[in-house]
Amino acid sequence: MKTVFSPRHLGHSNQLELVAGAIVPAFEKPSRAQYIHDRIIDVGLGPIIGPDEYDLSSASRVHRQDYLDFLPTVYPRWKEAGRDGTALPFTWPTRGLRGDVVPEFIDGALGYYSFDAGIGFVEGTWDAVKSSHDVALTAANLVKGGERTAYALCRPPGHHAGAGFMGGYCYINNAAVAAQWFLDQGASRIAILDVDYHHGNGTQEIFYRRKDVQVINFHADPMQEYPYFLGHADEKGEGEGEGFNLNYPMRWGTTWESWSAALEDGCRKLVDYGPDVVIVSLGVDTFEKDPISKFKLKTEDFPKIGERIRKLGLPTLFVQEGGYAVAEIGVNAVGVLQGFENA
Ligand code: OKP
Ligand code: ZN
Repeated sequence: MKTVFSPRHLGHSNQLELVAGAIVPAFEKPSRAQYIHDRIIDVGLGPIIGPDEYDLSSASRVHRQDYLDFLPTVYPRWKEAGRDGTALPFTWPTRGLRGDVVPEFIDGALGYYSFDAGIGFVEGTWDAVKSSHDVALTAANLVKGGERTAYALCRPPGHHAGAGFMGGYCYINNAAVAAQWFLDQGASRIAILDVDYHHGNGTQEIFYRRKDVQVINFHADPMQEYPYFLGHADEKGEGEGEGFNLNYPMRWGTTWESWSAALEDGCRKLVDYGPDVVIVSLGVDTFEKDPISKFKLKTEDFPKIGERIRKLGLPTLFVQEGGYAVAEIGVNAVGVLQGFENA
């Protein structure tokens, strides 16, 4: 299988985040992608190619135009305000406040366009975000061109980014843009299988009222885990989209036995839907040693995820999302891909 990767992700580094009351280096760091990249070479998974440049036309069909216009302006405006380091939001328009006016000053605008404080910007952030988007679309184009599968080694990830907001280390929703791009290229139906530990709230929100994209999420119960405010089992889609959103929330401590039973159920519903392409939002933060997660999947389980997805018998685009146990992220993420290839 071919991998698409861009070293431009490296400019998105030294961001900070707020964890348990302290400002610390962000868990979503450049070494994550480098470990995966190196593992691909070590096991000879296949060629690694750079991305082509894509414009934001498919992105603008899943994101709001004002949001896409805002993203490249963040760091220049931060510097204009006389600052350096990491730009971070810290105040949000919750219930009782005005959510319909974009504040002029950058601190207010950052809050308007985000839903959490885990979303830093440094000088190279926008360029990395754009490269991650290009990586996803370049890999999608390989699948459209007839490859059975392709791997988009995206960094930063995307599944928490909604139509008009960022959060959870995510800016542009790479998987959602790829889904829209396949539809724009003539596909009828796309399924997104999100196996990241965290609920892909952005992907769900983007397609919630649509029936041309089936969104299936396997994730930690939002009663216990980030992103807390979406991802319950009763969220099934609305209007035309009713029945095309499926959530499998699971409790802390979930092991392969019950996790894989959920995957099995979701895969059957995916087959019933009959998509032209499957997009896998591939997070490996379900791993037992992940520093921010509480599921108990083992390294030997990840190839079994790939094997099951292979049995769907459909063109498959893998898009990298989370995974923070950096020493093992390469083995685990590439393990899924090897499981797919060897099934
Ligand atoms: C991204 B992905 C404040 C932010 C809380 C955010 C987790 C984002 C996970 N420290 N943590 O789904 O792997
Ligand atoms: Zn995650």
